[in-house]
Amino acid sequence: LRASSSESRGALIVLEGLDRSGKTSQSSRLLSYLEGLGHSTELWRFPDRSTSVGQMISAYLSNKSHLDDRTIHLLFSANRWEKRSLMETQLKNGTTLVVDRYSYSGVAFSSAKGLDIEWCKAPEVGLLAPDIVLYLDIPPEKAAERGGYGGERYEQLEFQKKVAKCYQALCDSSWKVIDACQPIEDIEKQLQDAVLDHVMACERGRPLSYLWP
Ligand code: DGP
Ligand code: NA
Ligand code: NA
Repeated sequence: LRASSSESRGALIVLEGLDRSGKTSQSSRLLSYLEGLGHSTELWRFPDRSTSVGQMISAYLSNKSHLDDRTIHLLFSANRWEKRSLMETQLKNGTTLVVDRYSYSGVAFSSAKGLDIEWCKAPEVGLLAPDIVLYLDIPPEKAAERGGYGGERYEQLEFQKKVAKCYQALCDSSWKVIDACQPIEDIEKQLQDAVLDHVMACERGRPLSYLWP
């Protein structure tokens, strides 16, 4: 017999990594896998450029606008907050969310500019905590070789090296770190193996938790 606090829900699965680490294509492969097993699943990404806040972020990333480092930090955070209630609704509806970037990108990319890490974490407090963080680990030099960067603001080797260090500072034993230099199918399989237990634990009623746990 289960208490009402342990209701079945979807899992919040987050993929993180440097630009060109392969997150985006692995996110869609993971989505197909979970859907194929019959789990209701959606692919999300942050920043979500479709909202008005997201359009300000997009203009900033493409160097069409210039914003103070703390200002853009708070806009990225606001972009996650504006999706928070929908996120909770979908999880409680039983939908698993595969999310391409989340609060860890927020902290890693801003603290790479020299902002204090605790200051960077503060606006994320109270967002839903992921059930699992999958980190696609790639040396910055290797990422830079992958067909080059697209030309957005952060897509520069020296900056990505700093971001990698900041991710290392955030990473703890709860993260699943995957070598992103392996063949695509090997990475795909390791991601599948990493998420299943979490999806099932959430189905059995693992409670939601909040940043920063
Ligand atoms: P993507 O759409 O995944 O290529 O992300 C766009 C860029 O924005 C990428 O270089 C990572 C960076 N980014 C993502 N989320 C955040 C955030 O919350 N804060 C900051 N400063 N940068 C972010
Ligand atoms: Na990018
Ligand atoms: Na991406």
